[in-house]
Amino acid sequence: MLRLFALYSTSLLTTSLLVSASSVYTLSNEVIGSAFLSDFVWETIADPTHGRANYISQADALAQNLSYVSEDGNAFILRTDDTTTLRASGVGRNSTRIRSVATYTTHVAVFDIRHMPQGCGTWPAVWETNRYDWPNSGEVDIFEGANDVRPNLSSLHTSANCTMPAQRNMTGTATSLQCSVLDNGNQGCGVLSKKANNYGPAFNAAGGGWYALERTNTYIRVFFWGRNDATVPSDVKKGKCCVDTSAWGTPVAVFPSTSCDLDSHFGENNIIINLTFCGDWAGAPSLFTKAGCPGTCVDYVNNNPSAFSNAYWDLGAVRVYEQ
Ligand SMILES: *[C@@H]1O[C@H](CO)[C@@H](O)[C@H](O)[C@H]1NC(C)=O
Ligand SMILES: *[C@@H]1O[C@H](CO)[C@@H](O)[C@H](O)[C@H]1NC(C)=O
Ligand SMILES: *[C@@H]1O[C@H](CO)[C@@H](O)[C@H](O)[C@H]1NC(C)=O
Ligand SMILES: *[C@@H]1O[C@H](CO)[C@@H](O)[C@H](O)[C@H]1NC(C)=O
Ligand SMILES: *[C@@H]1O[C@H](CO)[C@@H](O)[C@H](O)[C@H]1NC(C)=O
Ligand SMILES: CC(=O)N[C@H]1CO[C@H](CO)[C@@H](O)[C@@H]1O
Repeated sequence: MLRLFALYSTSLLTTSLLVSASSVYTLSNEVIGSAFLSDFVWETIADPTHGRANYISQADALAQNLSYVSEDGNAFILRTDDTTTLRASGVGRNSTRIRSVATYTTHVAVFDIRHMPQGCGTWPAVWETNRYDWPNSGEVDIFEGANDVRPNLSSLHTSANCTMPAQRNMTGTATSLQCSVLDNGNQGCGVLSKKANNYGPAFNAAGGGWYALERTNTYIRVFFWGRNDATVPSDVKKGKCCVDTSAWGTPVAVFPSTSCDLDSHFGENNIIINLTFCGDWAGAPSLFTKAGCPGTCVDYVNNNPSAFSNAYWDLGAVRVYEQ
């Protein structure tokens, strides 16, 4: 791949980051409304993190009205079943996991999200991986959270020999510097955001916002802006033809290639948006109880269908930009 080492601002020179290629990207796929139905597939696999979700097909999700386009065509909704009390011996709560048909390497993905699933037991995520080549193709968790409270984590999960420097120019706080799935029980090299409105009820109350991922061979960066933040870049806000990430300010999280060769740890990845319940993270008794949620997570999900009325995604757009 041709890489132009153009340096766009002297301030970036002062960081240890080398800016690869250009910071300008062109819109290559805009997914709005019914385009989700053709640009994503509904995966019906079992949740590898042992969640209490039953991922259903697109046809079933449409038939059950758990996936639909808003009447004005501008919003795409992914809901969960909020009427059925589940038998403990049966499958989990009907939900969806959607994966982009296309795969990406160097790119920017901007997620305009108006509402994300909220409530006890929920574990929503927007992420990228290639499940047929995990962990060798890498995994970027753009954000995920659980039970409304332990949110706002952006993270990498990789094959061996990938660590992150302690000092990085980002607004978030690192929880671990080991990205390899072999280290720390596959905790990943997470970064917690400090923004109050970036997850769960606070995010939804603010009208949602934008998450963005920028992936190159020299760094992976995650950005976030709330709906009414003064700092939303105009190319993001307007969903323009092109974006220039050099004008986006300091990211929430940056994962540089300093001590992790990103080129060999990341391959072609799909975008994935999913909602599971409980499971290894959200369902851990310590976290579920600490979040102020009652009883056990699985009992709660089984027996309180109406508690999941707000466990839905309202997606304004997914825009992918490439060079
Ligand atoms: C759903 O998302 C979570 C969070 O990233 C992930 O750990 C889990 O494995 C996902 N489940 C499926 C089946 O995609
Ligand atoms: C969940 O989805 C499955 C597969 O489409 C369907 O057979 C089942 O009836 C649904 N469950 C409920 C409670 O709607
Ligand atoms: C699907 O659910 C939405 C929200 O409750 C509702 O507005 C819409 O009419 C439903 N569509 C169908 C076909 O039932
Ligand atoms: C951190 O990055 C931002 C945005 O790229 C830049 O404006 C700022 O000068 C950088 N700060 C340092 C200390 O490098
Ligand atoms: C680990 O990665 C570094 C580059 O980050 C590379 O120089 C080194 O050879 C790698 N070690 C192994 C054992 O692959
Ligand atoms: C909105 C919210 O809960 N944000 C949290 C993000 O993560 C930090 C670190 O754990 C918490 O302090 C914030 O409360």
